[in-house]
Amino acid sequence: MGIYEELQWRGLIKDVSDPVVKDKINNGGVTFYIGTDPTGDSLHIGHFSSFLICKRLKEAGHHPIVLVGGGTGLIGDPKPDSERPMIKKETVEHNFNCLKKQLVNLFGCEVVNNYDWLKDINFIDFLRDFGKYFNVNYMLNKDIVARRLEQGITYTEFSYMIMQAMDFWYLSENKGVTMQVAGQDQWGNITAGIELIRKKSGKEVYAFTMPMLTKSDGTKFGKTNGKAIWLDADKTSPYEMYQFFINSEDSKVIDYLKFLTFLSKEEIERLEEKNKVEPHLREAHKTLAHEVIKFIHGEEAYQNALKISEALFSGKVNTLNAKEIEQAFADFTRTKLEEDKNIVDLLVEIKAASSKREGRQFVENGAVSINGEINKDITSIIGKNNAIEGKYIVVRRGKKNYYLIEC
Ligand code: 383
Repeated sequence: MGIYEELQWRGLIKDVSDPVVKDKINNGGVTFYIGTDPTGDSLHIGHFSSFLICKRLKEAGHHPIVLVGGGTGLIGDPKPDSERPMIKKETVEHNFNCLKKQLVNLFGCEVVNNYDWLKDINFIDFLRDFGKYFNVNYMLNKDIVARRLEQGITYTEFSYMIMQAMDFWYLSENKGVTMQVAGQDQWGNITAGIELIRKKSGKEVYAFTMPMLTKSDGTKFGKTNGKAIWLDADKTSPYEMYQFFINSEDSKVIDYLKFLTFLSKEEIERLEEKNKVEPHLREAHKTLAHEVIKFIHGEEAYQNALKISEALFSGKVNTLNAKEIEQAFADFTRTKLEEDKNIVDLLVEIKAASSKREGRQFVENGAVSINGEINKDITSIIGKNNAIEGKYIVVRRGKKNYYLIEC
């Protein structure tokens, strides 16, 4: 199986600009690029799935270049539904630096900034040297523009495809780039570039796109409760990421393993079989979480996420330190404890019980634990002395209800 066939097997090939792409990919030696705009200060899991192609193709003997759009980020790639708010120049610059760092750390790739070549082109030269190659009808027919026509699109966003085409042209002239790779949403911008290069330099360049990862209902993969899964550990902790992958849909977990890991066909097929025969073991899900978190945050962060999740499952939260508790309960409302309190009063205050009577029942029935220890004494006093590292008290009622108290 050649690398192209492997990519196909992984479900990573959507559109191909020319049938010859298959041989080019299988033969190696292609300098290709993939871009991202610095619209935020971190990449998310959707970007991650696309940028993994850099490592896959590098290992197959190709040369990847990553473009972070310090220039295009100032303009904004049109979205199908609405105009983007303009981002401040300082913010774009800050985001650029954050993304560059992440990309270098993760993939060790050469990173270029299109601001470097786009910033000095003056308007007259732009219209003469580039605008002249773009027929407005052609631009209006691009899917993304057509979808925006009814509601409106500014001249600024309308021009975006020309900028991305200019990049492809610039990189083909100056960096030996002959191929662009991206998610399928970029097809219009990419083909604009292929056409520009053909007309301007008479050169043939190539491209392929990758499908968007989806959930079984067809919606975008990569969000939980409307929140994106970020690669920055301060935005999405490794524990949260662990939860996200562990809870992947059973019908999709194998697709995700193909897309997001480097495990071999044999290994993934073994997991597929396991997933069918012993689904309760969730080996495919665990492997997915392990592989992805190890790649992004390292083995230690993965082990830590696993430890937190096991502590929450078993209730033994006293094995966790304050930092781990912060990760585990990032999404929980915290109650600040100003003074020592009777356990029953405390349950009412944090809304773990609706009345003192109910609170007493919970305690006496052994349903309440404080930092992992069942406490059946309705007269006990809870306070700073109980807190883990003097900071947090974790109350658990029943199997699943956790409450975080900050001292
Ligand atoms: C800018 C200038 C170029 C080439 C590419 C660009 C960025 C491109 C874009 N990409 C997306 C982004 O920035 O908007 N116009 O968020 C996403 N990509 C990758 C992939 C994806 C795309 O960064 O499909 C998902 O991650 O292509 O939506 O010269």
